Amino acid sequence: MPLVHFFETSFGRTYSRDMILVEVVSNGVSGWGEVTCGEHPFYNEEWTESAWLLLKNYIAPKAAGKTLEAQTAGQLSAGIRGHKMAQGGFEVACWDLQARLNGVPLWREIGGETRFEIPCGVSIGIQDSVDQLIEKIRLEVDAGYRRIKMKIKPGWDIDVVARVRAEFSSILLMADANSAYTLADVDRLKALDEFNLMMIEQPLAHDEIIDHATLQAALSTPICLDECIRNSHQAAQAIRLGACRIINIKLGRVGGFAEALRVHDVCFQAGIPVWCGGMLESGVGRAHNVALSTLPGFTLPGDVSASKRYWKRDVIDPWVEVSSEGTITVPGGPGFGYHLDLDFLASVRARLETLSPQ
Ligand code: OSB
Ligand code: MG
Repeated sequence: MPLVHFFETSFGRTYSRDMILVEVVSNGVSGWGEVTCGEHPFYNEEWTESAWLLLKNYIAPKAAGKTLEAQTAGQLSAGIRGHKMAQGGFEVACWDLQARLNGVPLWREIGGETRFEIPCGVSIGIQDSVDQLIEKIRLEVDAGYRRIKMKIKPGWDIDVVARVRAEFSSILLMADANSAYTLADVDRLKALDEFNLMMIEQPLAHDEIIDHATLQAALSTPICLDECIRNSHQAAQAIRLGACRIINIKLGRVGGFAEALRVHDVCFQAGIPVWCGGMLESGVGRAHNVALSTLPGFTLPGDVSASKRYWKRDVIDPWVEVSSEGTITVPGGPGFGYHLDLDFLASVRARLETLSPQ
């Protein structure tokens, strides 16, 4: 599906998405999940094609015909190293199915709060010009979004953040580097301290917690870890080492709801605020993110925003909408609470594979 606007991070530009949706069926009821990896192995090691093979060759054959509980469905593939986004696409589908079979909303099934509105932020990619970036930020601030995240990389950082801050003196502003820096850049990153950023997200390597602890000690701006946190053990280690003061939770990156709940609980007990990250999801992944955001530790606006910012047409009905107050109303229906637009889905589908116990 083509994106309404291209999205550029420090690792590259995306114009359109190839996404895998997972449907799990039991007793005539369907649960849906989304694999959140990119089209290339640049954010992490996974990509659409690797996830397709993992699901087809490992997960679906193990799952077909099994009696499962959502809480432990992820353990079915526990022997598989990595590939958490492929595994997570299946795991979250099991949660949606279980909630639908129980006739309750997904947010309740995962133990979320009765929070009918979740606060939303937006993530704005690197643009062709600073003027263009400022124009985009103005659009989103005017739409009501409560926090603006801008992507940075060496060469698109201090001067750009300075201009954005000069233009918008009081907005909640943060920067995401997607691992574009090393400890050799500490002075450059320290220069960002003067712009009153809420946080700087994942400045250093995707697998480097200790250097983040060194950097955090040198910065007054809080560090938020994204790529580094793939499970609750790593979250606990990062907190213990002082590598971050905030954590971004992405369902796919940690392999689904069961582990996301554990990361949330570790952070909650340590007093570390969390927020829900995004991976340019279709409505299915977006709906799961809305449910996740009802947990009590999600006190900061996440990257969960309106369907129309990404898609000419979304695969769910209704689309995810954001109020002029910058909030999403949590749906009350069973499962993730939105309907699949199956006709549209069939029209954009490039591949379909079905595995059954027979
Ligand atoms: O680092 O949060 C990230 C998109 C693709 C890969 C990584 C990231 C992002 C985003 C977009 O920031 C969040 C969204 O709007 O879905
Ligand atoms: Mg990020």
